[in-house]
Amino acid sequence: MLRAHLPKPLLDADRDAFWPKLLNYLEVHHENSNRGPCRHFLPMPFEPPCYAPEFFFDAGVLSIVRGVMDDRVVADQWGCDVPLKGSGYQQFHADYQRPLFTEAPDLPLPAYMLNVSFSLAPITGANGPMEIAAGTHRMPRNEALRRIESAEIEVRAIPLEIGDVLIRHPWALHRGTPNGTEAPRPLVSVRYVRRWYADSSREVNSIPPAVWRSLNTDLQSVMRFPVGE
Ligand SMILES: O=C(O)CCC(=O)C(=O)O
Repeated sequence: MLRAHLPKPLLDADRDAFWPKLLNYLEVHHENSNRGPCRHFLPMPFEPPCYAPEFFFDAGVLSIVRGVMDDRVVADQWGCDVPLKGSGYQQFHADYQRPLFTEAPDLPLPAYMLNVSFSLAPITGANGPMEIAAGTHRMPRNEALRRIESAEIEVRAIPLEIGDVLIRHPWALHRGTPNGTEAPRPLVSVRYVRRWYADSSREVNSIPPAVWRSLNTDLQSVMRFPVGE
């Protein structure tokens, strides 16, 4: 966790620009939530100020992400998780669909993806903090679930202030918790993966050509997203 890391004015500008788009999305999709009852995932726009380079190329974040993986990591997801009033507890889960080697699903492997998340509104016990079962990325799934069930493993709720950055291993079991407030709870995330890994597991938006051209070739090489016409 990097506390008070990202500049608040950037996040305020992001929220102000994103909020009408979010409300519009929720109005259209309220009958078909895609992450459980009253819980949505939507791809984030790449139009500034919903997008800012600081969200992808922050030196402190990149040094951690590259230190855990390698210097050639790419960002391949940019999205927002939004529980609403009426949402419940998700099942504990990991954020990958298939093991890398299906014949050895519990093979201990170095990390090849990391999620970097920050909130566009304070996340407290009231509006549904994510809960993470620490250390479970290093355990066979069944054992991790059994140890969570028997309370042998601590499950931590992760409240976030504006500017806090959560860097997590997506294999660590986690779940969304209920948002008991009237306001949507927006947690935005960038996923970084090793360059050779691809799974297209979440919808993404295209980068507008003007935003793409604003990046030098080094920065472009970190962004694995479609570029718009
Ligand atoms: O939004 C959250 O707090 C967690 C959501 C989540 O883990 C999911 O939908 O897979």
